[in-house]
Amino acid sequence: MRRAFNEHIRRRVDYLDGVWSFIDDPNDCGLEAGWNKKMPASAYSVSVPSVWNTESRLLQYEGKAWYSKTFAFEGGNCRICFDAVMTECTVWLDGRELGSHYGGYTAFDFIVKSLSQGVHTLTVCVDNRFGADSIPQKWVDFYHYGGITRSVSVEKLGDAAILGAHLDYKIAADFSAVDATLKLSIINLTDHELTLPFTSALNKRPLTGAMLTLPVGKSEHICSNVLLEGIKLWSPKTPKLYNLYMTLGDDDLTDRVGFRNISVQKGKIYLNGEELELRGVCRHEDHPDFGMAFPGRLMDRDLEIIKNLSCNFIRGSHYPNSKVFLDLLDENGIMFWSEIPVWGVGFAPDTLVRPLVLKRGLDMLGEMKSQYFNHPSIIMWGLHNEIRTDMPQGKEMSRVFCSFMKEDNGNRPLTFATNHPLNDICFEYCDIISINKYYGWYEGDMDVWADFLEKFREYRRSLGMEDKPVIMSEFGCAALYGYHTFDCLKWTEEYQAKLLTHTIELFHKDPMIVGFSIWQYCDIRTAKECGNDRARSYNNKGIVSDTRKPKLAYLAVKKLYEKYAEEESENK
Ligand code: ADA
Repeated sequence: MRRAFNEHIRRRVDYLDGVWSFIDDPNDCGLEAGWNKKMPASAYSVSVPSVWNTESRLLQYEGKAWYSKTFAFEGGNCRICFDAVMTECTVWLDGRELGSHYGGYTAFDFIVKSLSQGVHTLTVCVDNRFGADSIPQKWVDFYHYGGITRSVSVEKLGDAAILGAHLDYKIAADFSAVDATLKLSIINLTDHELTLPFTSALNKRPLTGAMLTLPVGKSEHICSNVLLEGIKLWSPKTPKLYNLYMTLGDDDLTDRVGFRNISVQKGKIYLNGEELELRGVCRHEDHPDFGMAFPGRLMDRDLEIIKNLSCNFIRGSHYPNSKVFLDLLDENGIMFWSEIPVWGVGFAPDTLVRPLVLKRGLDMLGEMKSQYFNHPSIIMWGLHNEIRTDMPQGKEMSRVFCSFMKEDNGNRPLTFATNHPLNDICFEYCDIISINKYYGWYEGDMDVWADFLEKFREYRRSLGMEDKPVIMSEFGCAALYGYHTFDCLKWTEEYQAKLLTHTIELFHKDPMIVGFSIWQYCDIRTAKECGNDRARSYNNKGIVSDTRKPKLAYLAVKKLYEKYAEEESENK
């Protein structure tokens, strides 16, 4: 997997990023025509990772498309890794089907035993169409791109390999020691039981070591009660990270971990015992030139702009972000909310409980939890966004998702974003209540905010849930970059700056509210189904433009966020 550091010293990894052969398949005839074995003569070269919707001919294309790439392999066992493909795909190696994957924002892989030495062809049929059971549904307010959107790699495996590791831990109440448990996922690729030495180290300090007996195939191994002393904690001010280096026989894996305690008590959120105010933005991975297939430099740029705003928090709306971006957040001490693309407004109530929708949602949550487990920057998991949490169907989805996510999740609180705050019936399924509201834009004017907060305080009290802290997870309005008037009309940069200043000042002084994430960081491309108030087919609520130019609101928010950060340091 592409990371901000090297995952392997011993295991050989070859990235297949670069030029691939590509052809779109609007008539869905590729399989019958044997494109899984040989691409048609009309196929042409494209760069991967990428989305096809930045190519003029395919700007709005929704359908199937085929990708193919040859690569040389030295022979032996291998693992073919896709960091993300939008949305659904089937993969063939030399014409032989390896399998399929659904869900556009998480990684998946295929393990191939005894692949011969020589040149091989990898073929992928990608499908970004919506269906009755798709997540998200067709009506969705971010662009539903298609393509191989993150890196592809081939790893050479020996007899056994470490597939993944979770470092779970509890920090002592006085923060003097950490009680850690290392959970390993291993594969034995031989046809007999193997016993191999396993070692692990944290920044060169030995962690655990053992002879592991590995049954044939995949197995889980747990090394528990590892007591660590003198650990420096991870926090936004001191984002201390440790390299977790593991070896198994000839194989190895490096991950990075950070130790921090996140807890929710009496209506507040604490990080390492200190009360938090989350000051942030909601961010989509979207850029007019790259869609969601971000080059590393653009991630650096976004981070620079977000840090300059004095943010300490990003809501990763509305899907698991690139692991490279999460690595950068770990390094830079920015806290993150990670969620899956159950973008509710598009889901009819009965669709929420369709068995395949629930299964796909659980698979997405499972992949997110497992692949993102070790990131210290992720401080909460999001279950869904704006589903009908005022109806039994929304309650059922919340119940099912919550019971799955509350187990084995790295001690993170759960949340979901509601747009039915005053009649939501699902708050029992979250630790933190998160509210999306747009007074001053879709409903009422900005003066309604104060009244709404009082009503919500009363509703929370009537439910007996005053211990659940509140995040204002979306608020804001559209502003067209460069549009100014003397009288602060809607759609101007002035109005957006005024609305955000008004709301953030209210939220900051309200003891019920522990955080706020502005909708949204940058203007994003959206679907035509989203209607006429999406000028240019864009959601224009960014505080920076689609090409990252600051609007007046950026400067207004920066002023507030800087002031609050300063006050916070002075009070410590
Ligand atoms: C919702 C939704 C966002 C965006 C926003 C808006 O709250 O969660 O994805 O669509 O509304 O701009 O209207």
